[in-house]
Amino acid sequence: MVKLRARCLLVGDPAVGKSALSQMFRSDGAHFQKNYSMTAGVELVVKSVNIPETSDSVELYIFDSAGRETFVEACEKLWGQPSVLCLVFDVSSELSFSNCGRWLERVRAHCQGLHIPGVLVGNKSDLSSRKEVETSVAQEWAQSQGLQYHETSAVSAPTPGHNRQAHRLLEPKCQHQVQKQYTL
Ligand SMILES: Nc1nc2c(ncn2[C@@H]2O[C@H](COP(=O)(O)OP(=O)(O)OP(=O)(O)O)[C@@H](O)[C@H]2O)c(=O)[nH]1
Ligand SMILES: [Mg+2]
Repeated sequence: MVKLRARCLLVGDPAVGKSALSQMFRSDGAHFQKNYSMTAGVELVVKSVNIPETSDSVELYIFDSAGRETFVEACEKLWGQPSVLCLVFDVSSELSFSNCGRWLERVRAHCQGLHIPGVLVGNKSDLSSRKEVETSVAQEWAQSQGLQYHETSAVSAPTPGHNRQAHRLLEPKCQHQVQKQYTL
């Protein structure tokens, strides 16, 4: 049985739902924060995820980082060296999508050229009547940046599929870590 650790960096504009997603993930869908409570630094969420069809697991250290510009510089000092990136925007906000490029630049500058696997998440898919970002546009941009794209809603509970997706994303990193007996 192998227990790995991965540092997941969660970034994106204010109020796109980063904390809601991480809290729903932590609580297996039991806790959705309806009222907006701005994150003023970095909130750490730790959760162990089983790797399907094995007895191995990954302990995910999720760094839920503030979206508000005034806090970002201070947050960056706490990011460390991420294993995986989760970049979130709100599908009902074109602005939050167009700012994703800036977030990615910031993370890449922080990682000094070291490639980290990542996912672009279009959150708030439940607000379909207010959708401002086409799936195909987000998908295309994600692909051009080497990111996987997923559309989701923090309002709905996570499914076992989310674990499988998380694992697929981390798989190359996990194998590398197993080979090198390397953790956080
Ligand atoms: N309808 C809907 N509302 C959501 C969803 N996810 C989050 N929200 C709401 O959006 C608001 C902002 O969510 P947060 O998770 O606090 O946003 P955040 O990205 O962490 O914001 P910062 O901490 O300021 O960076 C809250 O009122 C949430 O309830 C979603 O999938 N659908
Ligand atoms: Mg937050």
